[in-house]
Amino acid sequence: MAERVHQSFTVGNPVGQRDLTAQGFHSEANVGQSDQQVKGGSHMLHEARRTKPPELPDEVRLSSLDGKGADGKGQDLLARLANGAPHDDLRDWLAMVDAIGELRVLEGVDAEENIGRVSEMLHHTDGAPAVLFDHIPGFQPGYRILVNAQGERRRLAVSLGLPVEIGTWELMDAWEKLMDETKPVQHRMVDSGPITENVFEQDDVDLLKFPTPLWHPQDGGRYLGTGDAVLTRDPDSGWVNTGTYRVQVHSRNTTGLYISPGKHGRIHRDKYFERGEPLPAVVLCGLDPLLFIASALEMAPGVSELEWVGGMRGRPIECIQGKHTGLPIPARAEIALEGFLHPDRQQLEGPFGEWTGYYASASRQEPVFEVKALYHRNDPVILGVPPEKPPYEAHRFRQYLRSANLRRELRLAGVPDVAAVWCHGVGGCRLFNVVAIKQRYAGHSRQAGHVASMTRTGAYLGRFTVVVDEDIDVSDLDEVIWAICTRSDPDRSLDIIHRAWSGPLDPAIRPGEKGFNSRLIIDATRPWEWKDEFPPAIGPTPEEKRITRDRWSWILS
Ligand SMILES: Cc1cc2nc3c(=O)[nH]c(=O)nc-3n(C[C@H](O)[C@H](O)[C@H](O)COP(=O)(O)O)c2cc1C
Ligand SMILES: [Mn+2]
Repeated sequence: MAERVHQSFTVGNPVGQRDLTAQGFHSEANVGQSDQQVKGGSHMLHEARRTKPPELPDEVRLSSLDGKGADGKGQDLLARLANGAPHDDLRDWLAMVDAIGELRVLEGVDAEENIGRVSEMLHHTDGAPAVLFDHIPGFQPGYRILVNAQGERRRLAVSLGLPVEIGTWELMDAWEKLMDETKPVQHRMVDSGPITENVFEQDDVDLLKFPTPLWHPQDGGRYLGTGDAVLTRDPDSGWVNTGTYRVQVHSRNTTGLYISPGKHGRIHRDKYFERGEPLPAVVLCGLDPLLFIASALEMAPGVSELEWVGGMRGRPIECIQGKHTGLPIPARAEIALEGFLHPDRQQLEGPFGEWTGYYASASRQEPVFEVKALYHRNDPVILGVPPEKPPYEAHRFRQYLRSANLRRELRLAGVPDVAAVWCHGVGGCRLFNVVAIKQRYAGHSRQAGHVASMTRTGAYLGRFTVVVDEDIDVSDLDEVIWAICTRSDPDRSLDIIHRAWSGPLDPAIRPGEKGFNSRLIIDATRPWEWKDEFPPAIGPTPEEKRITRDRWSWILS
């Protein structure tokens, strides 16, 4: 957390911050209190960000979405967002986020160095806005890149169509309900849409015209696909999957497309390759944020993320049919690359700065994606989600959703009395997950730890699963570590699972040996056999804390 820039008046995100504990676990009254501080504070912050400091070069300009006035224009929109309003595409979403005052437009920033640098700092700054880069030197004006889109909870709420001021725990409950209740809605085929405003085939495909940043200084190339969605089809069942997999630009019409072992797109790839055929695929770079979120999360195998998003919105996603692959292409996406991933054509892919905080998978020969057709809207917007040292943007929003998903999976696996779950951003929401239970029987805590380590959400590249009693705030690292320090004893509290699902990105496994890793389950609950003799913990209940803070705020602040 040392690198995180803390502003006293912002409460961006609960990762590792005391404010969540201070609010009292699940305490609504106090969430309201700090939200008020946030509003005042973020207003000041946003005003400050409207003035360009004199030391910046003349080429760098602050602008606005329509090139005219300031934000906060859409009063009707604001009223709708208070209750939650769905978006259909990235442009709707930009207008919504502009209306809540959390979008900045920056012109004249270079793709070689500064877009990457600014993005990295935005990810690690609480309360930072979404930034749309335009007029990127060397590229056509209007060709834009959006970064830090989901870096704050209010913007995530906009993406999910939930009330903009929703709190952490309410957002998780709402998401869990959506996961339970959403019924897929088949996409609807249309003949054309905004995506067909520009269509290029074969030799006319030119990916180099897009202002793709060098996101990190040691990257092996430019990654057009970071906040993307890759559509592939299962050749056996016809299931169309959508997953976020990185896309490095190799030439005017070829890219890399790196998919880790076990991911759905990789299983589709392997099936085609086993038949000696290339994998048909469509890469969307710039798409509606809800589809991006669904692509970047571990949905169950067999689920079409496209249909799931249609179901969540209550209306089908309109798609055109890809000319070369027959795959559906969302008609309101910004950019679509349609083509084939070839088993027999390989090129070096990487290194790339990855979510573990390292260039850990280095560079390897990977299959080449040949782009047969390029479709894009006029003035396309690339969604940039470059991985950074955790927690970065994708962790700032997935911490809510992955935690809710893991809690749900424990419930569906029949683990009773799970009080709370938190997938910590500092572990990339994978490497350090915490489950709180109300212990009901001998062995309950181990069951929770083992299952959590191996569910759909916990299985890929996990490392540590901590099980605590329900009095511990799972989202507060201090409390979790305190529980480990004081309720566990290594001799009786640790289990290791060997040869678990990992992959090339695991920095702790030596190059050449990657594939498996192990899991540590830390049982930091009070030992079942003598939990009633366990010494009582010091400290007030959340309710006592609230009362004390109300009465003594004059000395505590
Ligand atoms: C910004 C971002 C980049 C990602 N890049 C990759 C990648 O290059 N390869 C990969 O296998 N997974 C990557 N992931 C993780 C997958 O998107 C995620 O595991 C998702 O569940 C995959 O979809 P699937 O479950 O349908 O396979 C990335 C996630 C994010 C948020
Ligand atoms: Mn999937």
